[in-house]
Amino acid sequence: MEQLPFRQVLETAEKIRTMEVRGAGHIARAAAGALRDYALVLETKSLDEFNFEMKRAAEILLNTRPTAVSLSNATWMVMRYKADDLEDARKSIVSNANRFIEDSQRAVEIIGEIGSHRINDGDMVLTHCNSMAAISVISAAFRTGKDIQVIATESRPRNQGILTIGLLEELGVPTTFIVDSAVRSFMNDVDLVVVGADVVTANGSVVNKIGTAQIALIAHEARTSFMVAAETYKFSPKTILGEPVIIEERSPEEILPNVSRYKNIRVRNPAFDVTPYQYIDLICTEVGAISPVMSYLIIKEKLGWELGK
Ligand code: RI2
Repeated sequence: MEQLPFRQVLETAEKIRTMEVRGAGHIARAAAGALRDYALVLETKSLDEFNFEMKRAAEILLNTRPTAVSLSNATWMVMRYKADDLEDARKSIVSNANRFIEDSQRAVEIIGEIGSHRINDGDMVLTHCNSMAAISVISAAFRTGKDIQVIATESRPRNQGILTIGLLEELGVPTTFIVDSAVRSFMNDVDLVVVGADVVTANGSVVNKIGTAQIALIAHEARTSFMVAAETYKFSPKTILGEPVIIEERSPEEILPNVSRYKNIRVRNPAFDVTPYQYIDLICTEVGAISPVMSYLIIKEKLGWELGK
């Protein structure tokens, strides 16, 4: 039987895996919080043993969902410590984790402020899935008194659109809820699409909830602006070297209950897709709104990763 503090790491991992805790920002903060809480109570005989245990916990959290780079960036930021003794190590992890959690929450607010300037009075904004960064942009525009409306997609199969309309309802933003396949029917009414991101690659392409790429294509056809709201820890350092982003494929049961009844049917359930940078007008981060082709700069200047390092 695992010790209680480690069980809590396993519980957080399970919540992320089952999507009880979801959204790229939320899972990153949950992982950082779990590492901090584990570090706070972990009793070991030596620094080596402490380091080993912390790495084991970090691996477990990392292996919960394969796509969102926020998880690996958060883990990397928390685990980036050098310590001469155990108490030093503990303190560093706690302060790294607290810093990450605070900075990432603040980043979402700043993105809201920056992104809201791109929304005009009277605009119709379309959003997909449930992104705190995208909703921050919408709510900041609405708060400043802009008369805006939102179209929110259902976002099958997990229906995160219902979370989005719940938040927009609370904010009082007039919202229309549609099924994913109705996007093209409404695109001519839309002034701006705002979505979140699970990963931004070095060339500015964006991995986000399945269906995003289709929406971008439809927006492109209708000449509607397409904006991505993404904190800098959603940028993927490894893509500088051309490492492909793994697209999580979830259980068929999420789409088709009792799938085993069908003998000749194969169900595919990718959770994310890739929107090529050519279909993205702007990526709004906490350090400014950038053209997608500037993404490498974020990885280099903000995350500190460079070619050859
Ligand atoms: P924030 C979500 O993934 C969605 O794809 C959403 O657009 C993205 O994370 C970013 O969300 P999932 O966990 O970090 O629902 O902006 O699979 O909240």
